[in-house]
Amino acid sequence: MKSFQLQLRFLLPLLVTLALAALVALPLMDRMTERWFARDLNNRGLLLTRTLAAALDQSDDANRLTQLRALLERVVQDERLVAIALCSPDGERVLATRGYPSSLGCAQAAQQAQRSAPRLTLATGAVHVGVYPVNPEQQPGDRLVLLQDLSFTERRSEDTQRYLLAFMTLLGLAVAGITMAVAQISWRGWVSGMRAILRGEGILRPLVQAPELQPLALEVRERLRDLEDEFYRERGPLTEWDPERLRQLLKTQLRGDQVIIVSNREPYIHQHGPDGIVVRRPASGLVTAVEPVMRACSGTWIAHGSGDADREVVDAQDCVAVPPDSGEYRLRRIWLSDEEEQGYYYGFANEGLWPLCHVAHVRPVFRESDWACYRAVNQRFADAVVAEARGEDPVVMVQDYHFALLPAMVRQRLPKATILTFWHIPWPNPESFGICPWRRELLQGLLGSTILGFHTRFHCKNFLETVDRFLEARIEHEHSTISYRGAQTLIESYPISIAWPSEAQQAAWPPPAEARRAVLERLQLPRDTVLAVGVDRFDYTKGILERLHAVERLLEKRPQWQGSFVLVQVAAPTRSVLEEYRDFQHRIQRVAERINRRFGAGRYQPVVLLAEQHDSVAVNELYRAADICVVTSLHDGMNLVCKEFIAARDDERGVLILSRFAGAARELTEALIVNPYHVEETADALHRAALMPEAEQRERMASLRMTVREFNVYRWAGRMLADAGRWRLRQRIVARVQRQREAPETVA
Ligand code: GDG
Repeated sequence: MKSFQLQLRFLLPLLVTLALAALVALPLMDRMTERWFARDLNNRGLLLTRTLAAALDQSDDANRLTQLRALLERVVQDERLVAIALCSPDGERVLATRGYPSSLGCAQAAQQAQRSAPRLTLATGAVHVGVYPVNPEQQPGDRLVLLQDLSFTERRSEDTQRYLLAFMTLLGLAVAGITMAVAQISWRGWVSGMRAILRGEGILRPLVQAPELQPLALEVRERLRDLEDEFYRERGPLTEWDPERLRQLLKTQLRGDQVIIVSNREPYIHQHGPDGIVVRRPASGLVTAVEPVMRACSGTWIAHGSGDADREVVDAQDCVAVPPDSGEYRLRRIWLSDEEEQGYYYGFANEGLWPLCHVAHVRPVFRESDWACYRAVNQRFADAVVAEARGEDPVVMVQDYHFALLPAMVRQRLPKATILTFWHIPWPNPESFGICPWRRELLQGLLGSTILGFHTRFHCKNFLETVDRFLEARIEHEHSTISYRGAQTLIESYPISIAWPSEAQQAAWPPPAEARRAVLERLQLPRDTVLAVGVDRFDYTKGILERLHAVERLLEKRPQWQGSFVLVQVAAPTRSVLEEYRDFQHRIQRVAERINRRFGAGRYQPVVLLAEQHDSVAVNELYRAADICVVTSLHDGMNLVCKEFIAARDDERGVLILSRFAGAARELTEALIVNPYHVEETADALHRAALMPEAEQRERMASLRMTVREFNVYRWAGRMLADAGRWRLRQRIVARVQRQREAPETVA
């Protein structure tokens, strides 16, 4: 895009100059030179006639014609004179030299000579026709018709045209070059120059400081600032994080070392469908974020094989190359029995740790048997990491709360490994965390990591305080490190994000108007619908209930929206095995039905609940069709839905309503930030979003897009891996120094 703009900046002035030359300058030049030549030839004709006048008058009658003919024949030997004729006062051609066209009578010659371009084309070439009185005082008297050669003027005119074209081309090139240079270099200078003038500095000082011009100066100053903002937004970040930069970082700072990722959820699930095995992508924020990173690293991803056809596609090491169409990395599947899955995943992770870490007022359940399972499964995954490691110091990226014990288990077997653990959900305060019976073991497990990452500084602070409360560890707040049993862990915040869509991906999207038409048609909604969307896993932490209450309050408080405001809620089923989740899903269904009964009329239903998983194309279409996207999580590590919505809106339209309890609220401050527990506030935000002028939407969205584009998932991974690279370098230096210190002793 940028190179296209550059080319345009260069080509446009060049083309304009050439077009001006071809359409205006050359014809104008032609006409002017012809006029100049005609004037010169006329003067020459007059001079010649005057010189001949004496000879014409002196000749006696008897020989007059013979003498005259001889005289004129001599005169026409001049190379620029083609022919001469003598006309009598009554318009008779008395004599004509050789080469004079017999068809050109005296009257016609006089007529021709009157024209603005007195030219005639003969067999020998173009001639200029001039008629001159022999004696100007004698009227009517004899006249000479002179035909003068025009071919030399044409030659000169062609030369002039050539020079002019060359000059205009050079001029065009110079203008194009200067335009590009000015656009590139002096945008800032120009803006600051204008700013200085508007601040009342420089030569225009008295004018700009005049009180009556102050409002105008203020207005222009603001417009300039807007222009500058637009410019920087359009240009994007100076050094963008992308897969290539991440690959470079792996090659240089990590010297191409092996990368192993561990997560519970697998990025691709093979399932039996009616027409054979199909591949499905799970609805998971973790997978959304980590998969582009793995594609850039080309390592191994270890995850639970949960699809009913998963076993049928793996090799002898339980591995399969994914993505299915390009096979960019290895997916190693771990098989869990139903009991293991029940105890480790549903039990300890999702009934214990998930509610423990999300302050969403659901009581955590801790069972001894679940804990035993959790430990055993962590050990199995740790064994797989060791089996997968090609050397003694791989980079292991551990994902999420399913593997709090794994870092220490891997550290025990591979002491030199670099273990980066990322906790995708919030970390609570020490009091909340303290209710977990195995709090010390969990903290010890996590401190096996080299780096432990959270989305926000706030979660880091909670973790440091929790360790301080429950373990005997040394905490260095200045460096945000914890030293425990001789090993050090860096606690750092790395806000996660999404992969910013490429230009090719964006070009393949349907235009927003088309997406909107398709969505409204599919859901049978009228064209004037104010469309709000929510896209979540069907989880109680996502604030879906609070969202429905806000919609209900909006319709109650502002009846003008009844009949036109619609919330389309995609709720992908999740953890439905758990009673808490089943109850929650039923409750949401009941509340949606109640609202629809209360405010629905005819075909109008204010809440459309789509309780099934959608493919990513459908989700993107919904984002592009929406007027409003609502994210009302009661607590969320980050939340990627809001970032996906922003990335989808290349038209810079649409309003984001975002919970202040989502990690994303720290970055996306141009959204309408709400407290989802405050139903009234969220209802007012919905009203404000529905009425927001397009200009304000554009302002907010453009700024949000700039943030998400710059702080993308490659930056997330890049920062973490760069920190790991630095740590590994330090370790190598320490080891070298140690060796040098020990070497003389050995010799001695
Ligand atoms: C955890 C943390 C953190 C949802 N429904 C469908 C669908 N989705 C996709 C969304 C989005 C993802 O699932 C949800 O991401 P979130 O970030 O909102 O939430 P969690 O799954 O809870 O993720 C969270 C995240 O980890 C990353 O660190 O942000 O705080 O809780 O990508 O688009 N995708 C498809 N169909 C659906 O029906 N295709």
